[in-house]
Amino acid sequence: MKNSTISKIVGVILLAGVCEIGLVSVPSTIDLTRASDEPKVIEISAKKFEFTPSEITLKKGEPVILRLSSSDRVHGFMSKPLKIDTDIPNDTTKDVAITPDTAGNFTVICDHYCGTGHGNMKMKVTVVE
Ligand SMILES: [Cu+2]
Repeated sequence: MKNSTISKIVGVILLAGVCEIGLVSVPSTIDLTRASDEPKVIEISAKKFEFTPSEITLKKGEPVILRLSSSDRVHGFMSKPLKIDTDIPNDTTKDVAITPDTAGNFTVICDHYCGTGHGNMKMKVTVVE
């Protein structure tokens, strides 16, 4: 870039003030790409006999990482339509990457027997378009 061009740009920035400086200095392309490349992480914790949060909303086609943990014992985490079938250990977190391909309401259940309330241990997953 020629010096004269640079001083013209600097002049414009100085005249236009803080707002313009903000706009000029944003490396928009790089930041936006990085943001969309990294899937959102949703933390879900399990204990007898519930998942917290008990309800999440995902976007169809948008990859997410479900970071699962348990505070008491091993639990299951299963939903056939969402293609999830895993156990949640109670000594470490477990990451499950999913990209929902169908919109709708789904239920994740604990399919690892964990006690008398086990049958009602569920989480609602809503996938929106
Ligand atoms: Cu269970």
